[in-house]
Amino acid sequence: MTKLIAMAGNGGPDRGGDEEGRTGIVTKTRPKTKRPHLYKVLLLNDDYTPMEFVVHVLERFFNKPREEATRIMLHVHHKGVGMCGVYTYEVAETKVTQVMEFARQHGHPLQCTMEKE
Ligand code: TYC
Repeated sequence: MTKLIAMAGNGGPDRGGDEEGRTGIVTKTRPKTKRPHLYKVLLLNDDYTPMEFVVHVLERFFNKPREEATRIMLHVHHKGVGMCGVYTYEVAETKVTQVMEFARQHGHPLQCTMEKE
């Protein structure tokens, strides 16, 4: 916990302060919030998954507009790997599981993975 201390102004009796000239102290505690570790969710290229299916995955699970989804899909197609988004551990893990299950249901070998940023 960090304790923030602010001195309340007190100019004495003529400046609106109290007769005794006591200085007010305001303290406020602030619980330390740690930034969560972040994880990149990645799509891997393969020779069989249809391009349109990958675009659909990016729209459906990563909320990408069609143009951006197409750009990411083509990046993966040409470079072998590409990033879908950055999330906290649990969200990233859920996305990977959802994409892998969706690809499996449709008989595509699409691979999705995550790595610490
Ligand atoms: N290489 C695939 C094809 O030519 C398309 C593809 C793109 C597959 C991205 C997977 O993550 C991927 N049909």
